[in-house]
Amino acid sequence: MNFRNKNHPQTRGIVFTEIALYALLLACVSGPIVLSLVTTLKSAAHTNVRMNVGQASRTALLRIEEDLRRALKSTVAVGTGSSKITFNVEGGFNGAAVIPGDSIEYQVQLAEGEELNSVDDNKNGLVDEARLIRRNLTKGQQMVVAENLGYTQSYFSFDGKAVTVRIASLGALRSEQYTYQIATDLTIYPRN
Ligand SMILES: [Ca+2]
Ligand SMILES: [Ca+2]
Repeated sequence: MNFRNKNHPQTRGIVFTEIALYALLLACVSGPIVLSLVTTLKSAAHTNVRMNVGQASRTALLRIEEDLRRALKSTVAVGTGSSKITFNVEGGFNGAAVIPGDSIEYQVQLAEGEELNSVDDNKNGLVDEARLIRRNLTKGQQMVVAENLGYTQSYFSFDGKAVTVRIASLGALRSEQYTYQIATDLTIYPRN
C-alpha cells in the first residue's frame, strides 16, 4: 500500500507531462490542418463552379446540335453581330426533294437588367451576361436554353458549308470576386 502511495505522485506527474506534450503536439498540427481544410474548401468551391459552367456549355450545345443536324443548308442565315441564327429544319420529302419544316431561331441576348457596358447592372456577380433563346417561329414558341453566357464571346457563324457555334459559359465565385469562363465550339454541316 505504501509502495503504491509513494508512486502515485510520480504517475500523475507523467500523465501531466504527457497531456502537456499532446497539447503542444495538437497546437503544432491543428494549425496546418485548419489551413489545409480552408484550402480544400476553397478548391472544392472552384471545382464546383467550374463543373457547373462546363455542364451549362455542353447542355446548350447539345440542344443546338440536335436542331442544326436537321437544318437545311439553303435556309441558314446568321444575323448581324453574329448573335442570331435562323434556319428551317427538314419537313419531310415531297417525292422529289426534302421540304422545309419549322423555322427555328437561336439568339444570344443580354440578360434581364443587363446593358453592354462592362458593369454588372443586375448585381448577380456577372458582367454583361447573356442568355440563349430558342424560338420556333412557325409555332410561336420560345424557351431559354442557357443563361449566364458571355454576350460578345458567344456567337454563330456560317461559311456557306458549315455552321460554327461558340458558347461561352460564365460562373461567378462571388466570395473571391472571380469569374470562370469556359468557351466551347461546335461545327456542324447542315443538310443539303
Ligand atoms: Ca450581371
Ligand atoms: Ca452590364
